[in-house]
Amino acid sequence: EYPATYYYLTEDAVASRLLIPGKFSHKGTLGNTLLIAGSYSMMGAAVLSAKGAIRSGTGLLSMHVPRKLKEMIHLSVPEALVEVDRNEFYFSGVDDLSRVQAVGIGPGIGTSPVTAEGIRQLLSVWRGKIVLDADALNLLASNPGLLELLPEGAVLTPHPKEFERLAGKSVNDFDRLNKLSTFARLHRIYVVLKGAHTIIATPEGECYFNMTGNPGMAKGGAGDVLTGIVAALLASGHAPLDAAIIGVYAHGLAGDLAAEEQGMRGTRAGDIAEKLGLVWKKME
Ligand code: NPW
Ligand code: AMP
Ligand code: MG
Repeated sequence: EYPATYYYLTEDAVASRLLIPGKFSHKGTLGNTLLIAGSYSMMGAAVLSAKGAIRSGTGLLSMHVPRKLKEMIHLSVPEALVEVDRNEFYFSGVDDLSRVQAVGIGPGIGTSPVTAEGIRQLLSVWRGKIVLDADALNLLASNPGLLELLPEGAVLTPHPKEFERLAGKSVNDFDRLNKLSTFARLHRIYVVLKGAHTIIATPEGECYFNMTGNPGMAKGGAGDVLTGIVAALLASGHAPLDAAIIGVYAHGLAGDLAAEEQGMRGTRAGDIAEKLGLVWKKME
């Protein structure tokens, strides 16, 4: 059976969901985002997700990274606080989550067994807002029992291959849309299926179609930027559906502004993050 309701995202409808900071807002009220990203061989993913977050209105950004990444993060994203993992090369677990408003996990973390255990530990203590992407999704798909630990309202941002790992192969686009909605309803989560037209599926069976973005974004690291954006929106007070909708729309629009300037061929993932400021200015 097919999802109940479809929507296309328009700028006005998306912008109306955006929370505007009040005059007396401070870094404490705008939320602390915790991003768990990167590993020894994929440091860039951590940087790109961090850049997405710091341009998206989080009061504070904490980066939880393997020890070997510490200095690199300090240098490339000086706005971020850096918290080091016990493990030198891979994420293996978190300690104190008491001052965190939202968690983003997955870009570049790899799929080692210590990381699977780290995710199991995180999900057993964290019941708040969370966005999971990339290797966090690959680990959910390959480790039985992890999916069942997801808190209600979690946001997942798979590309088609990652979604296939989670929900199995689809025979065509209609079958995939059906699987997407079924998966979101079954697990009571929001699933953002990324692509040329990203689709956001809700636990209630609705599907939102996004029209921003361009093939200039079909580059390594583009999705990592989105993880940071959605995590920051969650931390700054947006509900999961609003964070997913605003994040996807803004990410695509930033890609469009980047391509206007650099051309589609020349656009790189980091350019998407750099254009976010203009996107928020337009939407606010
Ligand atoms: P194909 O080739 O069609 O069969 P993987 P990953 C498919 C990190 N990164 N439509 C396509 O499959 C990530 O965060 C680190 C259809 C493609 O070959 C992850 O942790 C970077 N198919 C890790 O690398 C920068 C699509 O998926 C395959 C599709 C692995 O993530 C890069 C690739 O998927 C990267 O972000 C679409 N729209 N999009 C860094 N600088 O540190 C994708 N596919 O095997 O899950 O690999 O996505 O690169
Ligand atoms: P990832 O595969 O995780 O790096 O994510 C790629 C990001 O770029 C997703 O947000 C996609 O929606 C976006 N993207 C990739 N290809 C296109 C395209 N042809 N048109 C629009 N957006 C795209
Ligand atoms: Mg990705």
